[in-house]
Amino acid sequence: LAGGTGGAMLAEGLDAVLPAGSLTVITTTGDDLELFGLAISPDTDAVLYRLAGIFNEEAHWGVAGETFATLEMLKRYGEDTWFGLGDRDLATHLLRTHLLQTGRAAAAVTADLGFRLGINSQVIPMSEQPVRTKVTTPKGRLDLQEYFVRERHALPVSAVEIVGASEARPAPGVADALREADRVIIGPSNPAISIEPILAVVGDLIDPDRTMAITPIVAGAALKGPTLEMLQGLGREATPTGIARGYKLYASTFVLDHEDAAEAAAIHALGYRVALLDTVMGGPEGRRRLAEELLLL
Ligand code: FO1
Repeated sequence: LAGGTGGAMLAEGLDAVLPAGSLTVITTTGDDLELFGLAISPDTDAVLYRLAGIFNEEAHWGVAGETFATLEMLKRYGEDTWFGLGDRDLATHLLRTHLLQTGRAAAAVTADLGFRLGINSQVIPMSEQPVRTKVTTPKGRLDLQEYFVRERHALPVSAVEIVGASEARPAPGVADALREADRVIIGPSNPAISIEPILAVVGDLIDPDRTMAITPIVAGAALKGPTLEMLQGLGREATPTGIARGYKLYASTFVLDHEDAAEAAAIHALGYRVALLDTVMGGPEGRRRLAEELLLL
């Protein structure tokens, strides 16, 4: 299950080390948005671009070698340009929107994009029905991208809502993938905005006995983004133990970083099997290394 940076990085490592075609990545659609009539799926695209080897590692989003001529022209027309629509990335949004308009379902469209990018793994958005993550801030209730990109995730967040989750059904392929999986891995991403939207829709299909969760917090810091500040603002415990408590219904193994070995006993006491690994992935080598170590657990 992958949303955000950490989950997508781990998906890249797993894709590299597993036999071709044996990985399924279920992505969150909670931070999808529509701009200029285009259907944009940032977290699904991050996984697609990473698995296709074209992710923009410098920007941490979008396509490598990106240019922004279209965005500059939109700016000249006086349009809002806070969301960075890159020229190459726009091709994905155009094609996704076009294929959806021909009546194809979101999961089939994503599978097609993945196939055309030469990806062997299955990438499945969690649901066909719209789900939108909203955050409450001092500037009001914002869409996730308004908070994340426009406001540069600098505002305190006092509530997260996953709008539409109760009506949304898992996308075609999700139930089969979860039923047939040897292992299910909850990636090291922000639980509140990256993982819980997925769990809200597919959680009932997850067998905790086969599921492991990887900590997104190491030595008091998140891999990237506002995980710590957000959990604190929500009044939640922003530690690996707090994360583990939140996943209790879904996972039986918790992967903790060596740096946080002092929390192993508390997490074990919650009923988990605890594995201590170096969970900080760094570059492609580190992503493959962590993937290999997880597969040995
Ligand atoms: N993140 C930014 O910080 N600024 C952007 O302008 C931006 C544009 C963007 C365009 C397409 C895309 O797929 C992702 C984009 N992201 C951008 C990243 C993204 O909004 C967030 O990192 C995730 O949604 C949070 O998980």
